Amino acid sequence: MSTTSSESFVRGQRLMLIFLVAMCIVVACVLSTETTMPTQNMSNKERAELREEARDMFYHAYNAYMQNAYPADELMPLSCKGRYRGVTPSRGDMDDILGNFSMTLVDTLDTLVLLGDFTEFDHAVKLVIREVQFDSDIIVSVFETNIRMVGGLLSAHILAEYLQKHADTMHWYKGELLEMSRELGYRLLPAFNTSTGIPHARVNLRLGMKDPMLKKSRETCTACAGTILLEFAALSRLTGDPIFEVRAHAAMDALWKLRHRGSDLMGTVLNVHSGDWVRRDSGVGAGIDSYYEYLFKSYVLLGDDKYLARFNRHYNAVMKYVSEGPMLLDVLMHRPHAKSKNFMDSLLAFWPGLQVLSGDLKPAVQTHEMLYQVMQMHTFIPEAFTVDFQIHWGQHPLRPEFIESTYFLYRATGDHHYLQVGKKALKTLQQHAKVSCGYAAVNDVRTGKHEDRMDSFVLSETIKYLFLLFSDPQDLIINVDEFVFTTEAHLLPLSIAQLGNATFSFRQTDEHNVLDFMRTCPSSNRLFPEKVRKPLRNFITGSCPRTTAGKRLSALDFQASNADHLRAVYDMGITMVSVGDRSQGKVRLFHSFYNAKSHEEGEMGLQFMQEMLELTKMQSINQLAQLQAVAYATDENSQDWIALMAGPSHFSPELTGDQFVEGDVILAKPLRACDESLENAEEAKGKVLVAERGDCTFVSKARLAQKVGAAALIVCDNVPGSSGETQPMFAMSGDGKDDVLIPVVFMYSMEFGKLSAVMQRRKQPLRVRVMQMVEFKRWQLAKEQRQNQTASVAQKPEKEL
Ligand code: DMJ
Repeated sequence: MSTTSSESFVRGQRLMLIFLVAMCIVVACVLSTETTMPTQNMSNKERAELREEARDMFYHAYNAYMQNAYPADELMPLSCKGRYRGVTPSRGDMDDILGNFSMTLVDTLDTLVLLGDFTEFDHAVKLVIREVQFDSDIIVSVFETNIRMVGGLLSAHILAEYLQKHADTMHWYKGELLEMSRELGYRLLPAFNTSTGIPHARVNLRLGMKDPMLKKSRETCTACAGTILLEFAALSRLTGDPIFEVRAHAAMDALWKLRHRGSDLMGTVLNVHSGDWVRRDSGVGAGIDSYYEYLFKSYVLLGDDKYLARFNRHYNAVMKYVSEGPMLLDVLMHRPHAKSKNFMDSLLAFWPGLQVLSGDLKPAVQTHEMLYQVMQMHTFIPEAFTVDFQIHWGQHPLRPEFIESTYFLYRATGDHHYLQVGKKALKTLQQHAKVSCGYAAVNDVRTGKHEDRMDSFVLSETIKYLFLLFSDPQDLIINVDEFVFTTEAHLLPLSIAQLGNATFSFRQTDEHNVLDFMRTCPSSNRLFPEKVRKPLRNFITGSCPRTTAGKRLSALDFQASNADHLRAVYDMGITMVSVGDRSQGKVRLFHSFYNAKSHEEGEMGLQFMQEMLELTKMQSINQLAQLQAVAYATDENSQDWIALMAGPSHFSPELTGDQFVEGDVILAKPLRACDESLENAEEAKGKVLVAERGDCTFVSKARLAQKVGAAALIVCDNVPGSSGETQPMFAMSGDGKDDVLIPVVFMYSMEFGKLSAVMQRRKQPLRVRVMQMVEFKRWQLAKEQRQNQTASVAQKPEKEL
């Protein structure tokens, strides 16, 4: 071997070693590869290709809808046909979005303008004017109709006039869309006739509130009532009829009065007549999200300082109580130090975008980074995920919120990281959601199974924000900076605020005022996000090892399966001892200063133990109180009972104390129980009915069960292998109404599997009791005590009797 060849051999070996080490790192960091690599700048060419790919995505979905579903409200991408209210099998209250008014087309009009497709816009506007009508005996959601339909019509009207002026086209247009939005606005107004001024959640398009089905209407969500003002103000200012804006301001004022005066937080569900809170959970996601968005954007659009002041009060409260590092966890509005949920929902992904608009960049970067890691971990952001980033609810209806925030972060920072994130989101949609007839929602991100559903926001928001992210201002016909994006991404021009007082004042936060970034050279606007993201790179455990140096591991972050965490708690002087069956992963913690690595770490250990105590206390109180049980006798003649874990629901009566419902179990036919009626309705009378999760909402299954006279309903999970032992139990959500009078509980697949096995074994129908788990335990304890007493009495010698 010559010197040169031996050198090259050694170099080759070294390279191989480096390669192997690199491979190990890649394998170890598989979940966060992209975040740990320095951000790659994206070439203009690639960006333009992605913009064109977003455009293709739009047409793939739009054409599928127009050719196979229009004039229906939505496309059903798997069956490749339209979803019509009253014709397509009902999904329960979820269908309140639909009004048989070609919603997807109306919601999509302004995207056509952004894409520069004036010919199709012209055609689509003509279709809407000619064919869409609102005089239907249909109950619709006030919130959804406002954001998708009124917003869609208004934005299309504004852009049609804009094109007349700037693109020398649409000259035939005479404001017909504005007239249509005014008509629809009038049809929504009866919902505002409440003693508080806060609108009802639903209204009948033809009958207003006179529909007998709405007689008992009283509950609505904060976001439902607080996401009206942008559209209604635009409607009033464009039509000259003040009624809309007056009603929307009144609703906002009434909501503001309901904030908790101590914490400045809002709950999520309230009574429109009394103004009482029905659900006091306070976060930034489902049920409340766009209320905060509309406070801030009302200030931007209308220039009314009052809304900025209100937004800031709420914002500070959210950052004080709800924000936990990059996470946002619900608390109780009246007890803001108590976390009320241990999971986050995907709707909160809009929050970083709103933070960007309001000038608070740092937490926006942090939360976005956390969400990006959740997305990489589970392919899509699941509808709900736990504080340790496990799936709580695996559905993903191709929501826009994360992409929306990515867009705003890119606009604010120019950091190409956000282009890479957008690329990942786009490619994921292409790979996992694209079907031959549009894009299909994902039923469960664990299995990737599709759902026959393409919500209108896929076109009006998800793809729109992707297209905008990869477009330069010169690619667009309009200057988007002159518009406010509504919560449904419809464009309303800032010029609407002609009468407003446009005082502009950023909230001053010492270290990250957006103006400071703009003045520096080189612009730290570019450098800043990377600095903020860096410490969060390994935020989600299970990716690269996380070092705890410099930052104390909090009990909330702790995961017993994480080797680094175990090392960290050990250094803090904490010993962990497994208790019970190891497979259940239950551990007991002991702390001693003597075992700690240093005095400082000993102190940290003590703090950790205190936090852990608080957490477990909170969790076990919450869980125990809420946990339900489905109990049955071990065999037909036995007095011994077994209880299987079940979850409660928010919409059915709570079984408390010694209350229980007893009956024979029977499976619904069809099992999903989403149709109008059941094949075995007669048989189900007085029984405990079982329906499988999926296809329609929990509460619609419950209503069907109640209609056929079932004594209770068990909803069993449709995800194979799920279990309450390995994932947190949750409470099924309803729609704010309280018409379900029978108990409804949820069972994960493993627990239900046990029940089902017993059902099959028994010759007689299996009789079960649905009750509170804590009551079952008490009942068993009392029984044991009685048995012990009888036994000890029986053992006592006669003379002592
Ligand atoms: C959209 O209809 C709107 O963005 C709304 O504010 C929240 N939910 C959906 C998208 O997820």
